[in-house]
Formats: sequence, C-alpha cells, structure tokens
Amino acid sequence: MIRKYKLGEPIDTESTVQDIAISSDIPKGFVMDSECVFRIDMSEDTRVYGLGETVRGINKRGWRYISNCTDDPIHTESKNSLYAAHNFLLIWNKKNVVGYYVDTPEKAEFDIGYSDPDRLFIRLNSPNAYFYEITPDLTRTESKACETDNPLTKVVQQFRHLIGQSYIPPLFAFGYGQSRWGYKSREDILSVIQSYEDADIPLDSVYLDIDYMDSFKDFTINEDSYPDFEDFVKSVSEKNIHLIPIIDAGIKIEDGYDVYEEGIKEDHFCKKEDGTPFVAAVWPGRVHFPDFFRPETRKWFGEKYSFLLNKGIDGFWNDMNEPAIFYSEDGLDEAFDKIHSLEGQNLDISSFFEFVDTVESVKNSPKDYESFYHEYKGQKIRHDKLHNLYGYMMTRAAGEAFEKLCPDRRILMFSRASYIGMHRYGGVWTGDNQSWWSHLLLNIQQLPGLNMCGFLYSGADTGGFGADCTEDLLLRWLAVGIFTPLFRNHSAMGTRQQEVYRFPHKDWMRGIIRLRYALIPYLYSEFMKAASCDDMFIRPLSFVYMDDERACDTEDQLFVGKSIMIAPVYTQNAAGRTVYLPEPMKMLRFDGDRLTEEADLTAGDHYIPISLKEVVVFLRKGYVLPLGKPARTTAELDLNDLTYIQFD
Ligand code: MIG
Repeated sequence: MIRKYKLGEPIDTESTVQDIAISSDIPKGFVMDSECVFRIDMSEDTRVYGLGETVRGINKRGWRYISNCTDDPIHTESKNSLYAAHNFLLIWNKKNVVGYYVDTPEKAEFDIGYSDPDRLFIRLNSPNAYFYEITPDLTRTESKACETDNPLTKVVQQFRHLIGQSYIPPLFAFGYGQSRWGYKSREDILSVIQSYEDADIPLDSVYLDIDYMDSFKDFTINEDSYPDFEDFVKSVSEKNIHLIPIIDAGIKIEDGYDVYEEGIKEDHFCKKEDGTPFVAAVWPGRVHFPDFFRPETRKWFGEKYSFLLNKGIDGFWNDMNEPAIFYSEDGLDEAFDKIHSLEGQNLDISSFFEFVDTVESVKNSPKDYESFYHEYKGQKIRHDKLHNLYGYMMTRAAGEAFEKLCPDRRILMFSRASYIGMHRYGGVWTGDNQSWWSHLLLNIQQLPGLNMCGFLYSGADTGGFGADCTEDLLLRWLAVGIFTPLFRNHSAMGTRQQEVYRFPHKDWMRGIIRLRYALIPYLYSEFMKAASCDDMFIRPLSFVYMDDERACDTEDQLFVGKSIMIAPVYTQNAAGRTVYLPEPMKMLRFDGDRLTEEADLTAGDHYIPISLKEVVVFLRKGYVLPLGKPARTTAELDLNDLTYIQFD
C-alpha cells in the first residue's frame, strides 16, 4: 500500500511515474511540528536501510545524513553528504516494515538516531515535499518470476514500481573497463589496450577522461592528441573495445565555440537574478551551466551527444553535475578583496585561518548555489530550491536524446550526481573514493542502498581513485568489483598507476577478471530479472533470512542475484575471514580457471582461508549458478556454452 501526502507546495521532481491520489490525513506514526520536522520512534530492534549513496554501513542508524549533492572527494565516515540525494528509507523490525520516500529537490536531513538514539527525525529545508509511505501490500500480485514473501522486498518492489523501471545498459557495460585521469593521447590509450592484449587480460572499454577534449570543452576533440578520432574509435572497435568519453556539466565561455554560442543565442544557460548568464568556473575556467530543467535545453544538449555517437561512441559518463563549482566570478572577487585586506598583516591564530578559509570556501559555496536560477515548468526558481535534481536532469537530457537518436540500441550512461528518477536514464559510479581498505568496505556497503533506490547499474572506482593503491588492495578490490554491474578500474592523476598489468602478480588479476567474464551470463540475466521485477540485484542477507538476527546484523556479506552469496576479504594482510552461513551452502572456490566445489558447509560460522588470488562464493541450496567460458571481450562470450553448478 502506498500513501502519498502533500506538504505545502512541493515542486514536482518527476521522479515518480505512478499516479497516486493524495491522502488528506497526516502520515501515520509521524508528528509534524512547526519546524517541519518529522519524527518517529525507533525500538531497539529497528533497522533503517536505504539512502542510496551515503557513507557508513547498510544499517544507517546512528548518524546524520544530509541529501545535498556535493563534490567532496574525501568520503570519510564523518561526512554527511556525498554526490547523490536518494531520499528513500526502509525502516523495519520483526513486527513492522515501512518505506518512506521524501520527494523534495531541496536539502533534506535524515537524523537517524543521531540526536536521540531512539528517534528518527527528518528535517526539511522548507515545509514543501511529497511524502510517500509504503507498507507491504500482500495482495499485490507479481508475475510468478517476481514473486516474493519477504516484506522488505515487497516494499522495495512497490517503491520501485512507483519510480519506474531501472536503466538497462548494453551487455558490453558488464565487461571490464580501464580508466585513468591522465591518459593524454591516442598513444596512451593504444598502449593500455596493447598492454591488456599482451598480458592476455580481458577488457571491454577504455575511458576517456577530460583530456580528450579541446581545452575541456564538451563535444570537442583535441585534434593534436587524438587525430582522426573517428578512425581511431573504429580501429579500436574492431578489437571489440569501446571508448567511453566523459561529459562535464559546465560549458566553456569562449567566442567561436559553437556550443557556447548556440547556448547564448538560444538562451540555454542558467541566469542570475538580473537576467545575465551565471558565470562559474570549472576545468576550462569560466563556464555557463545549461538549464537542464527546460525541455528545450535538454533536447539541445542531449542532441549534442550525437557529435560523439556519430563517431562510433556508444557510452558516456557525466561528471561534475552536482554541479561542482570551483568558484563563481562574484565569489572570487569577494575572496580577493578579503585577501587583500589581510595582506601585510601579522596573520595570527584567527586571521591566518580566516585567510585559509577565504580561499577554501570559494569552492562549492552555498552562496553561489543561491545566486542563479532555473526555468522549471514555467517558473523561475532559485537553484538551491532544485539543487539535488541538477545531475538527474543532465543525465535525463542524454537519455531522452538516446531514445530518439538510437531507439534500437542501448547506450552506456552513468553519472556522478543523481536523484531518484535518474535511475531510469542511467547508472551511477560512487565518485572519487580513495585507495583505502575502508573504502573497499564502503563499496560493499553502498551497494544495497543504491539497489533499493533503483540504481542497479552502479559501481565504485575499483582500486580506489585517490591515493596510491597497493597490489593486495587491488586484488581484493577486483574480487568485489567482478560482482558489481559497473566494473571499472579508475584512478586519479598523480597517484600510483593502477592498470592491472603493471603489478607483479598480474596473473592473479587475470584470473579474477576472467572469472568476471565467466560470470557475465549469470550476472546479466540476474540484472535483467531485477530490473524487470523492480527488485534488487544486490541484497543484504536480511532480504533472504529476515528471521535470522545474525544474518540481519551481517553487513559484509551480500547476495548477488538469487543464487550466490559473497563474503569478500576487505582487510589488509588477512589470509581469510570468518563467513556466516544462515543455512547450509555449497562453497565454490575459484583459483584462476580452476574451480573446486567444497562439500556442503553447515549453517553457522566458518573461518575460510582465501588467498589473494582466489575468489570464494557460496551457492544457495536449491539454486543454480550458470558459468560461461571466459573471453577476452563480451563480444566474444559464447552465451550458450554454459556449465550449471547446482546445489540441491
Ligand atoms: O574534479 O575529470 O569524479 O572520476 O577523473 C575532478 C577528472 C574531476 C572527477 C571525477 C573523476 C575524474 C575527474 N573529475
């Protein structure tokens, strides 16, 4: 059962696709007081799931999360906001299961046992939101294939039905991808491809970060470093390799640059109060932001992707679309004034930090987000009132265009910033994580929330984006990445080079990546089932063993599809780990291409040695794992040549 409530005069985010009558009463269990705070009591055994891409564990209890799409590359547990705003909560205990979706494009705070351990508060920026309460509808019939008797799954399915079917990528998007911010030229890309070939390691895609562009201008190519781009794409595609360029949100201000000039002429850019285009700065220096809230602007921008589609490109990643702002023209002027006023002074304990803060705070400044406007549904609305939708609308621009430009083809698309609703147009990657062991665990723990919120096609930068990656971290991370739909090794400029062929034990890495390809028939078909059933592809154990307390407390093991449970090693120098089996399972140990099936393990705890080159999965009783033969690319996979591993 879904109840929809209307608080104040909410903005329609177009995140939902179902028409639901608005209830006249007050949301059950909630007290709405003057400050527009919702609160609900939590009993000791209440768990709170959801919130998609956020820090900390699967159970969100014990922290304060703020939905406010932010470009912050340090994802420590002390942070409140990351790049996304996924305002869905699944609150449950033995007696009660309920989902809440708070549909507001403004900031929203979820205080989940932070200020009071026994209470959950939701604080809105303004008293305007659509509010959905979802309780398990046992009478709702699903097609046989989608049926479930798990009330957690029920609520998720109802929510997902409300927000519409998840984006489905092309098959090659399940292949392995190599990326690095730092590839500068055609030669760099070719050498990556060649090195993979020489090392006989599978590869489906290589990502083009901002340096493929001419001066960081969207929909341009740097002809010096990428001459004959179209031929280049073609020659690479003959090896079944896809090149995936990045697209940034800001459009460089530069006379003679067609996208800029058209944008000005046709009035596509966000404006300040006085009607002049808002000037921010990102990679290319000064830019304007397209007003993706206008359907005409989405059409215009979306069609620009054909510049690359026509050159043979069939996948993209949308970046910097929170939108990230290095500085605004006005903000920078103010900062310089301040700094000049400090010049020549004896900078002491307070003035020194004032100086540092002045420089630091020009970036992603709240004041800047309050100083430009969108035109949405015929109204002029200040950016901060719509902030969390910006990345969604950018990716939607592309998605809407792809439907028209190539209706019979799937295009790979994922974004950094997102809001619920965007899951219909693309996936997400979790942004600038670090090569830290704690971020390997974070990767594991972010997946269920993302899946609940519809972002089935998701993944983290495998190996970590910032900081130097060690070989053992990369091996353990690959052993997790092979189970995530988006499986891409990406790293930042200035960090240790992280391509797998650079490491002494690249043979081990090859073995793990080959396993990914053998698993693709299973992964892709489970993914398709999850998308068509509005279900999760990756689930915590509680979605299967809800009555097993121990299983419900387990946050470092996951179900991937319906048949297998994974229990990755995520600590350094560990030769294995303890795995909890809620029921007897069959253990499959993969060591390169060698598979050993180990006798049925009993329910309970097992210490399982897992060496750096191995991947261990647990097959559920009564289920089957189809395994294909590894291949160099997804195009070379033989989807009919399968071996079925069973446990019955
Ligand atoms: O602020 O394009 O998250 O994946 O390599 C850095 C350069 C801008 C941020 C993305 C990252 C990408 C980088 N971008």
